[in-house]
Amino acid sequence: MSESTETIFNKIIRREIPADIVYEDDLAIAFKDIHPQAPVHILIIPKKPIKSLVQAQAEDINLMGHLLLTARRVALQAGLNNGYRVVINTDDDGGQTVNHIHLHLLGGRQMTWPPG
Ligand code: IU
Repeated sequence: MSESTETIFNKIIRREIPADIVYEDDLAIAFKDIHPQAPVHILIIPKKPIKSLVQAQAEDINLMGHLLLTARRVALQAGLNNGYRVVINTDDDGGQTVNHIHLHLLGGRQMTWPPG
């Protein structure tokens, strides 16, 4: 992972590059993943540029809860009434490729375990 704090997700938040945004409020934004791994694949991100779960602090407790409940809200909005998966890839071993913490909401098919 590079150390840059300026990422493509900041550009999406600022509307400098297009994204299919499905939800937004003061703290968070959700948009469709450009390389979907399931029929529904939406990213939920905070507007605050926290790099990864490792960098989340005690002061972020309400924000992190808000992101989870936003994933729940977006899942309902997407009609995922039979379940879904929420994933936070974290740093190199976690497979994180964008240095702005994000929740993957995946649904619309049967998930398998373990993930790759
Ligand atoms: P990861 O957990 O950091 O690997 O997830 C990053 C995701 O961001 C990945 O699923 C990409 O397809 C997705 N993505 C995107 O939706 N739009 C972009 O412009 C870029 C990545 I760069």
